[in-house]
Amino acid sequence: MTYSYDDQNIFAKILRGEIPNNTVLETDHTLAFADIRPQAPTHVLVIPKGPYVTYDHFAAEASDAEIVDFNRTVARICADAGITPDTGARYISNAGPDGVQEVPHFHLHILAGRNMGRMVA
Ligand code: DGP
Repeated sequence: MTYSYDDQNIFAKILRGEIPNNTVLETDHTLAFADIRPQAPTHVLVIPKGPYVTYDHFAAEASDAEIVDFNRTVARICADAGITPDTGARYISNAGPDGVQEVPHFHLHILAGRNMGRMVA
């Protein structure tokens, strides 16, 4: 699968410091920040710093170090946010037209702090 990365997307501008963000956690390979349109009491976006368009793009082409760093960052955010087996959370990554992806830089939504409801009726 060939992906073309648009380096003018909003998250690329956030990574370059051209647009401010409310950073939750930053590591060598990963940045996490608050979603500008929160849909739950906790709504964090986690992005790799590398130029990946979608989850499958990241999973196929990122280095092991990037993938481990991304996932460990997710775990740290969840722990810091008080997400436990008793509370739970929702993890979403929209991709492409069918996924109605708004920003073409791979990101994981972490949504928590309320019951999110069923995804399908
Ligand atoms: P989606 O690509 O559909 O998974 O959603 C993109 C999300 O990014 C959406 O929940 C709103 C958020 N978002 C869009 N622009 C900005 C921005 O400039 N700053 C922040 N923090 N979030 C943004």
